[in-house]
Amino acid sequence: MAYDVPPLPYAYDALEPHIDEQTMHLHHDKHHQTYVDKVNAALEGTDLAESPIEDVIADLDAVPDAKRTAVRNNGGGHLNHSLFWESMSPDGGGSPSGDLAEAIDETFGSLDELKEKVNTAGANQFGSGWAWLVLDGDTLAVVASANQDNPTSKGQTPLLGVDVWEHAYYLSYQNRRPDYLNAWWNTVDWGVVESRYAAARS
Ligand code: MN3
Repeated sequence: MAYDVPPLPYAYDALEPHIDEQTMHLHHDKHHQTYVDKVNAALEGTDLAESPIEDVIADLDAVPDAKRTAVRNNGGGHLNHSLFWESMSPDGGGSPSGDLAEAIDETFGSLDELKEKVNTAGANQFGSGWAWLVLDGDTLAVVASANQDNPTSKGQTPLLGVDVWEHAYYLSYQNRRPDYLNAWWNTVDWGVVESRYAAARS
């Protein structure tokens, strides 16, 4: 069972003006496809080739030494981008509700303070990486990861992540990563994040 790039759950131009159509084509069709091709090549013929990518990335120690770096980078890329596409929507933005909204207020003070923390983590990530809202034990936290590392490799559950690789924003925002981060919040599908939060706690 080789991995596939999941189809985008909306049109390529659906996230405009926040994320432009050309970026979505390159990012989804080219960058994500490359991660999938490379992780498939790395896992071909191993026992792990049949495992869900979530399980593989959650337990990188189980990957043979010679394959581990390729799987960490490219399998991580596949998992991160799969989560990323799903957590955006042309009807995104606004606020979470229910238990997640309560937990955000309790942990961070307010949604605005959470956004501030994620934006800071993303802006300060040197080079390429991601900023995340995670569930760590039973506590929400904001973390950054380098390259294509996923928080699940550290035992945290990713609830929402934003890609801060230049390929995610450079065509529209050039060097203005903070402007991209601010705009990206308008795409967040909080319903998906709420579902991940509920699943992680059950
Ligand atoms: Mn990317």
